[in-house]
Amino acid sequence: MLKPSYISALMLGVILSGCTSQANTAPVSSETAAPLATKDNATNATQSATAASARASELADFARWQQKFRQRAIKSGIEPLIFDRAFKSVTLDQQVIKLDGSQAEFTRQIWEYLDTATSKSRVTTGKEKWQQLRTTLAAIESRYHVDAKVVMAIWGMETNYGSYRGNTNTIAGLATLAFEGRRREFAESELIGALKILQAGDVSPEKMRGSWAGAMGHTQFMPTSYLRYAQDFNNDGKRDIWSEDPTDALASTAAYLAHFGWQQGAPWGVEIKLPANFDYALAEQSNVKPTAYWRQLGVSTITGQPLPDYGDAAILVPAGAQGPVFAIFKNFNVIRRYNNATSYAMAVGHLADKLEGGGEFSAAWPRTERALSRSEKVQLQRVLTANGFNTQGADGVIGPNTHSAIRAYQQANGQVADGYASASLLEQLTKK
Ligand SMILES: [Ca+2]
Repeated sequence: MLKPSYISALMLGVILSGCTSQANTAPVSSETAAPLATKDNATNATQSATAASARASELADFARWQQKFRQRAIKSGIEPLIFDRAFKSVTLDQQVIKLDGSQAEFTRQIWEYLDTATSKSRVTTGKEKWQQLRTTLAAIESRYHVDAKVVMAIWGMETNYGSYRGNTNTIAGLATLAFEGRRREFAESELIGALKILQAGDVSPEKMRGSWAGAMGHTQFMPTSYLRYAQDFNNDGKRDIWSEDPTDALASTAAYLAHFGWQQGAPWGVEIKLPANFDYALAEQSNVKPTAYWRQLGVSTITGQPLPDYGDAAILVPAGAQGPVFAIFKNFNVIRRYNNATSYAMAVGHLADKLEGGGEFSAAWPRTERALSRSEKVQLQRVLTANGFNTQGADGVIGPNTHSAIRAYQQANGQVADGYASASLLEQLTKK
């Protein structure tokens, strides 16, 4: 939770593949299989020696970083003994370096992501777990005023209801991220948070485990979020989000959502129908308007009823005019405080609804559209700009500027101007 968006994007695939920290168990070492010829053996030996010396120097650098960070931690109030015990068996985690350095080139379409995130088995398991924990969940709901279904859905999304909570030593993972330096500030402050948790005695260093990027326990709290929001709901004196018993973790999740303004009983969003002449420029998440405004434009529910009033709403068009369209409310943004990705918020909301007996969306997804790779998105931005439809840069991230450029192109070419970045659009533009 509270992961920066680049982690979220990366975690998307990782979480859904069913293994939070064991995403790839292949060794990082680049040394290859035994060569056939003696000459190659000699080369290989030289390479191994070079690699070994590089590793030794890296470990020396890590030790130097650790010494320096120890001073900072002590200044932040961490007792030397706590620090030394936490770091006793910590070494540089090569797997963490590898995962942090990989940038997702291939992404999945939103419907593929939702299919996995809200699969039949995830819904069935969720319903069973909800039944088993119904008394606890009802007590959590009544204390925090957060719907049990959304707490269940976050638990399902983050760790498949606790079945893969991650096995990376949190201190080692965060220390590696801090040492590696790309996000030192972030990792060091989370690391100090983790040390404060150890100092408070809620968990032992051995049991403080989670995903490679520092998220811990059943609902994957980052250490600083834990310090602010974790709850001891079963009153045993420990805020234990790591144990088999998910009670504290689920209450902590509810407390987190409550803090960011969860509205009990309100939906994350509803599927809607847009009027024929709808201006898709209005469909940006930042364009938040009162329900009356949307009603006046002719926006209705998918079944043609007046749009329900849950306060301000924005219009979400995740797959263009050909796919399902939604009005999203305050709770959608509350879910985004947990993980700031539109796809994640949709998945949590949709899963929560399904856990309560809801079904699939009414409109069909444009399933024949394949996903654009990151480099294709860059290419699309370049070719749009070259054709006079300026995307204000080509970073491979499809945002409001690219939507606007696509709409202008579509308008100029007599197409429905929904701003959707599709493979067929790229094809049109590159054929010209
Ligand atoms: Ca407890």
